[in-house]
Amino acid sequence: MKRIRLAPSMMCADFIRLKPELDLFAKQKIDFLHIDIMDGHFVPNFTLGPGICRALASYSAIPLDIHLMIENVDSYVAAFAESPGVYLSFHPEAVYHPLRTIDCIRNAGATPGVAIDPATPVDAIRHLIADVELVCVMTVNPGYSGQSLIPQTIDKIGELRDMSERFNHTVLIEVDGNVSWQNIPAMLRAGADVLVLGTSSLYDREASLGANVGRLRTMIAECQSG
Ligand code: S6P
Ligand code: MG
Repeated sequence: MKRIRLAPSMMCADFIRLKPELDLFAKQKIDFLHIDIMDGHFVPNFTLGPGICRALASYSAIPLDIHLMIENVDSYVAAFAESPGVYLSFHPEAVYHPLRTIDCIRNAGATPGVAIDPATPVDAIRHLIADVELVCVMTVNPGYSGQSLIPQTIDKIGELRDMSERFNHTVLIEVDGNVSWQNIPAMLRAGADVLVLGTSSLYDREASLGANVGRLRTMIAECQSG
């Protein structure tokens, strides 16, 4: 049975209670801490930066999955690549030479990934998929938590799976945006490997974080057995 990775979206965390949340994630064997970096240019918002990445990596052994939603990516790779085991993803829509950026990320010691906007066709990454280890399928427009799924993005998950098989190169397929109780089954059926969990599941304040992790695991097991 393939392992579905859980990646809490740290921009949705309770920053006043970060330590207990991180302790719970360690106990629950959470796979990645997903960290959204925004610059107010590529996306119309600001979130986290290198300081919080450093702080999280100094306290938690859970690998960072950093999602850059910024311009001038190459200039900032070194600042984000320094924690051990970090996955560093950027938007090819935001750079002129994505293959150069991928080299830059590898040379800095991080594992490269790309994130694609809902309107970017999967075919746009055909000539770089073999050079990355993770593809993040944005299922909402990047910039904010708490948005609604853009339904046509679900088909892109299967298209990516087919493309990675064609190139005989396995990538982790991550889904990011409204990964909700309602949407998770369709995302898993389509072939998602990593779920970015924000306000619509893990940080759904109707229940505790611990209860939501349990609900997620049960839902994943049910999808995999059915
Ligand atoms: C959005 C960002 C995401 C969000 C996450 C929030 O630009 O890349 O990682 O933090 O999608 O999840 P939700 O469940 O609130 O949509
Ligand atoms: Mg993200």
